[in-house]
Parts: sequence; C-alpha cells; structure tokens
Amino acid sequence: MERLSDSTLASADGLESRLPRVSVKPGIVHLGLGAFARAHTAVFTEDAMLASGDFIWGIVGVTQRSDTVVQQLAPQDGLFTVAERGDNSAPLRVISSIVGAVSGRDNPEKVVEHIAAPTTSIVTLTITEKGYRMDPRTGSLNTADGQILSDLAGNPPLTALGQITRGIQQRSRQGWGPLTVVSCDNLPGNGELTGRLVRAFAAALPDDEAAPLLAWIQANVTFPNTMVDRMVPATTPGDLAAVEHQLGLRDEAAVVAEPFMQWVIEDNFAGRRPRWEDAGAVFSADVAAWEAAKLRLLNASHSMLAYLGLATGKATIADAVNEDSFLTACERMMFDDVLPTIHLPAEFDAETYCKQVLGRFANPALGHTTAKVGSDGSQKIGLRLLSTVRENLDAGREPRWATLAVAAWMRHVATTSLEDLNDPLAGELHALLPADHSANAVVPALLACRSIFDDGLAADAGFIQQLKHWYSIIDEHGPEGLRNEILHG
Ligand code: CS2
Repeated sequence: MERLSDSTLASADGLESRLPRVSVKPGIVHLGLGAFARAHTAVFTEDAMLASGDFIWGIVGVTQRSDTVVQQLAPQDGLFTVAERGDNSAPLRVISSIVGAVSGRDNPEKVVEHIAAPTTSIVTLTITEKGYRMDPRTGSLNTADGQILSDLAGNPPLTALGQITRGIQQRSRQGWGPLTVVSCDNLPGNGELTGRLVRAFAAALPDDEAAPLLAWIQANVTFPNTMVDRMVPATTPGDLAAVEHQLGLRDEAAVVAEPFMQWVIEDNFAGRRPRWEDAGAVFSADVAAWEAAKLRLLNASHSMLAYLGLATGKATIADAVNEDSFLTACERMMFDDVLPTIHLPAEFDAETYCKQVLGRFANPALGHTTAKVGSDGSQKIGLRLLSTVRENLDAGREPRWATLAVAAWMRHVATTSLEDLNDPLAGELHALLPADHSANAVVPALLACRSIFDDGLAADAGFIQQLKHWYSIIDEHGPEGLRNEILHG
C-alpha cells in the first residue's frame, strides 16, 4: 500500500489537505511530538491558520527520546490523519500543519537553531510530567539530574529545558525577536513552572552567560499558563489498519482521539501568535483555576480508574468506569474530596463538568488502556491526588476517596515487576519495597519515597491508617470485597 504524502494525497479520492501546503511557513517549534500533540496542538494550529488565512504558523516538531515519529512522518511530508472515536465523531481528517520533524536526540543543535530562528515566535511543549526534570522537593530544576548537568556543561542539549534555554540564548546573541514558550502539559501553573525552570537553567550557567541571558529572558520571553484536554490513547496496529482501509493509503503516524477537545490559554504572549481562538481555544485570565479543576477532577479520576482497573483485570478506562462501584468512587472523590478544596473558574458548572468527564471515560470506542493512564504514576499522583489529600487533612477532613486511589497505586507498584513498571522512578520504588507485600509492610515503605510524599503526609496517622485499610481491601478481599467496601463500607 502506498504511503500518505503530499503527492499520493493529491491523487487520492476523497480526503485532501485543507491547508495550501506550499504557503505554510514555519513559526512554531513543538517539543514532544507524541500522539497528544498531533491530536491537539497540531489540530488547533491548523484550524487557526485555516480560519485566519495567516499561514505563518507551520510547526517544526521535535521528538525527545526516540525518533520513531520522525521516521513515521518524514516519508509522509509531515502529513498524518486524526481518527475520532465515539459519538459525534468527525470524519477522518488529514492534518497538514506539521512542516518539519527533527529528532532531538540525534540533532539537538538543529533544535536549538530552530528555536533561535527569526521566523520562530512560539515554542509549544508536550513533554509529559517527567520531561520537566523538576525536583519535587523544591519545585525547581533538578540540578543533580545527569542530563541537565550535561546540558549545562555546554554539550548539545538533550533535555527540553536545555534546548529551550540554549535556543533563547542563541536568539539573544543574534538579536532576534521575542519568544513565547507555551507548556501544554498537565501540571498546575504549567507556564509559570516552565519559566521558573528555564530561569533556573540560565542561572546555573557561568556568571558571564547567566546575567545577560536572565536579563534578556526578563525582557523578551513569556510563559503563559494553559489547560489542555483531549483523551488520546496509543495508536494500535488495528487503528492503523482501519485508517488505511478508509484512506486507501498507509499512514504510520495516524492518531486516534475522542471527539472532545479543549484548550484554555492565558493571553500572555511576548510576540505574535496564531489566532487559536478562531479554532475554539479560550483565552482566559483564570487558567490556573481551570488547570487545577481539570487535574484534580478529570486526571485524578482517570488515575483512580487506571489503578482500580489494573487491580481487577480491567484493560480499558471504559471497562473500569462501567464497574458501578468504581464510578461511585470517582463521583465521591470529585464531590467529597476535590470540590471542597478548589477554587472554580468563573462560569464553571461543577456538576455538568463531572458528569461530562465520566461520560467521556465511558466512551467504548476509544480503547484508552488502564496501563497507559497508569504509567508514570510517581510523576502524576502528587499533582493529581496528593494535593487533594493534603488540603483535606489540613482542613481536618478525611480524604477517603483520594486515599483509595493512592492505595491502589501503591498496590500496583508492589505487584508489578520492575521490568513491567512503566515509571521513571521504578528502580527507586522497587528498592523501597519489602519482601512482604502486605499493607502493613508496603504502605510505610512507599511513604518513605521523598520524591513523592513530603514529611507531613508520610507521618500523618489518619492518612497512613486509611491507606492500609484500602490497600488490604484491594489486596486481600478481591474485586467483590472492594466493590462492597466502596458501596457499603
Ligand atoms: C491521562 C491524560 O494518561 C494520563 O495520565 O490522565 O493523558 C488524559 O487523557 C488527558 O489529560 C486528557 O486531557
């Protein structure tokens, strides 16, 4: 079967590239060219270009650790399809906003050059939580990270933070214009955080480099906060075959996604930007509240379903949420534990939001696996669950449901082999695990992980007791016992 490309698409029936490809010029560098970026940022940017007729926002995408996506997109001239799954899905669509793809691992200097280029005004990033190389204890850059140290020493930068900061440095030396760095990851205050990490990287350079660079960043670079939302499972061989059947061409870079997508952005741009609002993005001054609500309601419930599902043999999030006790646990966490602790954005109807989120989880066509959502737990549970736990404990309340999710994560860590535990801290977590995998042994052992739990949480008697309770229910009483405890305990 022929590959999707500009020339094969032109001669195929039916689908076409909506953008006039020869007119599209690069204006954005995107770090982290995974499935989410292709199904979200690339689609919003294409729609903004189509709506405004301003074609200077082509995306140069950069892969981080593996060059697979570059290999997939290169023979396809950057084209790929988005296949929506579920009720109200739009027809299959070819996206053509990616005008170049670079392997950051193999060509870090090219990445720096692209960020420094005078035509680039924006860097967007979807590098996942672990890509930020943050020290969870300080909330700042982990300057003990070997890769960060190597980037600071002046080697071709392999971390996103190194690439961005070196790109800005080159820009400042060449006197090019301002730059806006737009984080699109699920982190509270993602823009502020990125700014803090970039400044920390710059400050750690030798004095004669640090001072002018920090001054230039202060005057020329902004870091708006954003909230992104779209569920994008990993593409399967079956998905690729279905796209091929429909398209009549082979697309190795196809992505599948739910029909829903949302982007809330703070209007804090240092220079020009695409008219993303014409593509449905919302500009808001209250992005931090949007992000907190999304992380602690949607992502926290997603993680809860993933670990409860993994404990009871449910392969997908839809399977997990179809278990009525797990649905109940999510609702109780949202209403009893989360909503009392967050400040909601104006015009945010919590009841409608939670209902819509749970409906989206139940999408039977999406195939979002519990294994995928459950990956990188060490990077996610602090932001999604432990903030809720901490704030309830501080207010004298018992966060029963958020604690269930944390206990289910602990059980997942304790019952998954080191090779199978998909987590950057897998080694550290396994080293902490005792030989005995009972609640009394595992809970204190994992609470000792200071990259996740602070001293206060690790010493809270009520939290420890509740964790042991839920852990032993999952561990000893099986799916029926768990169900009973959630519904009638
Ligand atoms: C998920 C998110 O994998 C995960 O951790 O919770 O990727 C989730 O699908 C998105 O944030 C939805 O916007």
